[in-house]
Amino acid sequence: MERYVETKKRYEAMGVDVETALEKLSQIPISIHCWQGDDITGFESTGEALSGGIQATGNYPGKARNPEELMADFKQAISFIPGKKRLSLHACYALFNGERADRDALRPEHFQGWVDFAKATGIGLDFNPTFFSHPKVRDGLTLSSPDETIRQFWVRHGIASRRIAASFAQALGGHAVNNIWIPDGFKDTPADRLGPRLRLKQSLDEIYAEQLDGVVDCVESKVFGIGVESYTVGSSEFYLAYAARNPGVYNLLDNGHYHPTEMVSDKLSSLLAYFDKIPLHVTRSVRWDSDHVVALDDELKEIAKEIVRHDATDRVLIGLDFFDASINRIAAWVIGTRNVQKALLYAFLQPHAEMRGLQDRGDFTRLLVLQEEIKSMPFGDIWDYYCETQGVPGGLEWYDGVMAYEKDVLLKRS
Ligand code: RNT
Ligand code: ZN
Repeated sequence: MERYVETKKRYEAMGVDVETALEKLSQIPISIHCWQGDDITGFESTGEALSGGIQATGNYPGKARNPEELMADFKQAISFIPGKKRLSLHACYALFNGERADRDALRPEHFQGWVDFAKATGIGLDFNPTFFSHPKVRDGLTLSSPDETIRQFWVRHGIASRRIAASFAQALGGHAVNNIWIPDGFKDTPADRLGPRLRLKQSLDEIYAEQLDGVVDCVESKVFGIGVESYTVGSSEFYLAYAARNPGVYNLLDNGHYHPTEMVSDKLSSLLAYFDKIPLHVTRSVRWDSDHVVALDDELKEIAKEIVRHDATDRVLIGLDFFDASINRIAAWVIGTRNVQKALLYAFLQPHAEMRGLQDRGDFTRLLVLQEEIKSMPFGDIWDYYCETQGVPGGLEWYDGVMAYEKDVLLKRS
């Protein structure tokens, strides 16, 4: 508390309103992805391996094997995470009581257990149709398949998913994101790049034909995946143009999905100029779209600054997308989510109006001086205080809790 009071004074001397910052931070929901808890395995038990050019590498013990374990693990994780939380589900996490339904026949009732969980836990829900790890991915294609039976199957999955997302919004209030990411692409040089894209366009038109309340429809582009190196149907240009032409459909930015020198932090303002919402998948790519646990690195801070200084905390829907199977999965959730919140706090604790003024007046010397000075301000003191006020440990104590859970629960799973 003493440190907080001291540090707060220093920030206030810089023209930063710390209390308002903390209040705003506590209101920003982070949509935490369920799939860090079990390496994107899901509950379909079809024996299908993870496909689509994404990989969760590692073999750390204790991964959740069923809905009860995944829910219990997620509850553990969020007990160490301050602020507002949402849970982002994938269609392959449907809960079947007896009779199973294939992806194209999924219904809201298959997610009732998750709605009950969300209500009991006080969180919102988001949704992702699962267009991978399934026998109907034919020659690596789903919504862009030239095989009409295959394409129609996945269109039905897209339609079913939107209805599930709508049911979340209806049951829990507010909105529910429904994010379409498909793995479609080719390993080697295609003979036809346009055909698959026109079929994807048609599929999206069919999926979005139904008017549904509360659903925030998103499309997620990508540059390449493992085994899909030469061509991705759902490229950045494709989806950006689709979203621009189809009001109500939003272009989701995953910061692992661009060429390495392209920065999502630089893309946000371009989209803010045209769209009322920007959904995000915050991840960390190491040399490729590796989906490492989100670290508090420069790009994360830059993304947070873009959200905060343009007052876009209501317009940017922050979701996470990483999966590391080589470390304790609950710790992974806690580290990644808290880092996003830390980056947002770091961004709030800056005199943005003054710095904008320096830029506009061309005083780039003073601007750089300030930008660099901010880096060594003790923002951790404010973070610790914030965590305390939110009823979660500020420093490393959460780690002891995760290790106790590992010993008592995770290591007992075979
Ligand atoms: C894949 C995309 C996609 C997935 C999740 C599991 O590159 O980022 O969002 O990671 O849907
Ligand atoms: Zn993603």
